[in-house]
Amino acid sequence: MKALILVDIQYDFISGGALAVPEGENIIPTINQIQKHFDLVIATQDFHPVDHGSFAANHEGKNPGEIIDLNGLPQILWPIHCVQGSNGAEFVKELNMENVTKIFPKGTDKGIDSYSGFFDNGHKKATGLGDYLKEKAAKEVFVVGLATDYCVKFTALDAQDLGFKTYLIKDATRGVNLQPGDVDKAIKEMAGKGVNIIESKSQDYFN
Ligand code: VGL
Ligand code: ZN
Repeated sequence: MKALILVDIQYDFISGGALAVPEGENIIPTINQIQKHFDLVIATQDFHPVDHGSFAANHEGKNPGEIIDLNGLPQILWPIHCVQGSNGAEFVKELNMENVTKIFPKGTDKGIDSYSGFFDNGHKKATGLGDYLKEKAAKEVFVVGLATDYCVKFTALDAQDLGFKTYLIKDATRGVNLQPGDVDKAIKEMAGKGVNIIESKSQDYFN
């Protein structure tokens, strides 16, 4: 049983968005094309209240890119993005969502951020994605989407931790690269922890 997880393919993470990931939209045709090879397709959605603690604008005198302590966890401050009810939080319309059986919103609690689709950044609360995959008898989890160096990475690492055989489909992700080299570092970190790094043309999910 193979599951494909579409991470945060939302307007704020593509060109023109509030937290645009370079070339973010370029992955969409690839993702649409490969969906037919999976038994299960799931999407995560970054979905913040407007007063979310990860927004620089909610901390006087702070700018995006700065790091603060948010309720005991280091927090990178971001521009306001993926606010519930805004267009930026919506899935990009070119993304085929017809096969998606369930959407997992995350980052909904203003006091803690949630990069992973499975848990918040403190690993305190689960979104339900892990239980859902287990209930559907998924054994292998393939991760695509935005951004490679944040939500994609933490989603893949948690999938691996939870015991799923985990794959990153590299050409179906793009990253922020806040610091040059962040994406390469993220990929090395995932590989080092046992995530299989593959390309969309790989045969790994055809059989
Ligand atoms: C993300 C930063 C803040 C992501 C979400 O989807 O990678 N990055 N919120
Ligand atoms: Zn966010």
